[in-house]
Amino acid sequence: MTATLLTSDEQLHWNEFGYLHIRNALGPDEVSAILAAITDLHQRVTGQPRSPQPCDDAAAWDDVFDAGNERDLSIANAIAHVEALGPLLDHYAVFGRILGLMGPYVQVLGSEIFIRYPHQQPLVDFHTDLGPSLRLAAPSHGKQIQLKVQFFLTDLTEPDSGNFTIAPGSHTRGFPGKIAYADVEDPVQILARAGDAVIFPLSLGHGVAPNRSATSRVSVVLRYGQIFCRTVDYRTASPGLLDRLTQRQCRLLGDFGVRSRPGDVYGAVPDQLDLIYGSEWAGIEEAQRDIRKARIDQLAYETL
Ligand SMILES: O=C(O)CCC(=O)C(=O)O
Ligand SMILES: [Fe+2]
Repeated sequence: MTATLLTSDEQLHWNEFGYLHIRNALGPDEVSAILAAITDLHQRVTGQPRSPQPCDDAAAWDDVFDAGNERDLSIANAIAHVEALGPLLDHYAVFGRILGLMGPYVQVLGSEIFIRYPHQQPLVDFHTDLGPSLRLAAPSHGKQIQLKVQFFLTDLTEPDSGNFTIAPGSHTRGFPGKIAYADVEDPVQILARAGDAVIFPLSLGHGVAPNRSATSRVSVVLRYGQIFCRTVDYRTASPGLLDRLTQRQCRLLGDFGVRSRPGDVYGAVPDQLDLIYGSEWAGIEEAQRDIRKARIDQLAYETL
């Protein structure tokens, strides 16, 4: 596979429809390892009696969210609870696209596991993920401030299987913060196989279809943001988690090494581009351009 950031076709598709569907982003072995780890965690968090063992400590129960409506269960701070998710942070099949859409000053603000149970009604109403603050400030073009990637771990090749459902093109039209599933005109259910990934901006209207199949749908969502954005799951990633990740994956969780003051995200970060583009993407023209610009900025910081 040749390394790319974003092809012009992908950029056009993103601009028009507001998402990218990357097929077979994960191979079958990756899917089964992650799914087994999530199934195990799910059994532990739903098993009785509750004990602190599902996560690192008892407080981690706060990350488990069960609305009690038999529609779904979600687990926030997923990267901290499932070791097999670490490689998704900068996965080769999607990370280049994320850099193409966002540029290299990115981090992962949060990660979430979704287990969506069989249920006759839509599982989640339509909404955007912007919230009132980002809605006001979000630019309509240029690099994304935040976006999400959803990795599907079970097959969703038929509609009404708890599919991720979108209002294509709504990302540029000021979609409401929340609206009943039934009130959305022409919702499109994404038909995905286990291993596919979908990247979408927070401004895209999306919801979750009913799950009239016999099995639960399982997926993982990562939220990426510019490095100045506030994290969702953590203030500082725990040392235990960082110990088992690569340097780039640690950077993506806000670890700036010796440069650890909060204000550093507003200055030049000397090793950011080399680390983030890495050997995989550094040779691409757009990356080279960014790297040259960053060197000039860095020099100016140091010498002027
Ligand atoms: O489960 C889904 O397909 C959608 C979840 C969702 O709304 C989100 O990750 O923002
Ligand atoms: Fe959402």
